[in-house]
Amino acid sequence: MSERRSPVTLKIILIGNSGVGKSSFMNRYVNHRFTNMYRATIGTDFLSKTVNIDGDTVTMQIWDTAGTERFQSLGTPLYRGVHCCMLVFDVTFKSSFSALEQWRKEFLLQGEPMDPSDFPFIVVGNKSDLSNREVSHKKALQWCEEIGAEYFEGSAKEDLDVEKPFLRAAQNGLQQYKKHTLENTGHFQITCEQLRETRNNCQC
Ligand SMILES: Nc1nc2c(ncn2[C@@H]2O[C@H](COP(=O)(O)OP(=O)(O)O)[C@@H](O)[C@H]2O)c(=O)[nH]1
Ligand SMILES: [Mg+2]
Repeated sequence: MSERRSPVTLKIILIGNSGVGKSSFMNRYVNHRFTNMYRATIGTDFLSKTVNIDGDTVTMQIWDTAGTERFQSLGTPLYRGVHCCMLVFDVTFKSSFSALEQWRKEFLLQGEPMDPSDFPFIVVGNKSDLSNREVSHKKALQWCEEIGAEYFEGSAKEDLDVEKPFLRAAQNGLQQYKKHTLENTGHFQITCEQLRETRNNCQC
């Protein structure tokens, strides 16, 4: 008999320097659209997309970040409760790649994930359609190996490999979700047992 599993909502966030193509990447994936018109994201926003991951119906809430992205400016609430973080850079801008270390640190500091050493990061090198590259595939991969992240390259403009990193984010995010939900359930059971014991000992 097949067991019906309840739907899961995952919070996925895209962070990285302004102009690397975070909004474009998200829009290409969710709305299948791309525009060359530069439009700075105002405030934060999310788009939803439902996918099936190995029998689980998963709704991804994909959060995009504010226009003048600066470290510390995004704040704690946005980073809290994230199941997978996508670090985005532009392969034609070296400084957008080197900034990821700082973005990652800030995320871990402010988001306070339960197990930082085990938190899933996906690194995305966007604008792979352009020829004036400043960051090689090898270099990006090397850093990802160092920090234990997975690396994907693609182009929101040309619709190249946009889906893969999101599906991987959903898979990794789902693992996080299950792990921490189980941990929470564990805590809850202990509390119930303690409660029962207290009741049994009660003299009134
Ligand atoms: N050539 C190229 N340009 C892109 C690509 N993705 C985004 N852009 C452009 O880069 C600029 C910044 O994109 P945007 O999504 O607003 O970046 P954000 O600030 O990180 O959200 C815009 O002019 C986009 O049209 C891409 O894959 N290839
Ligand atoms: Mg944006």
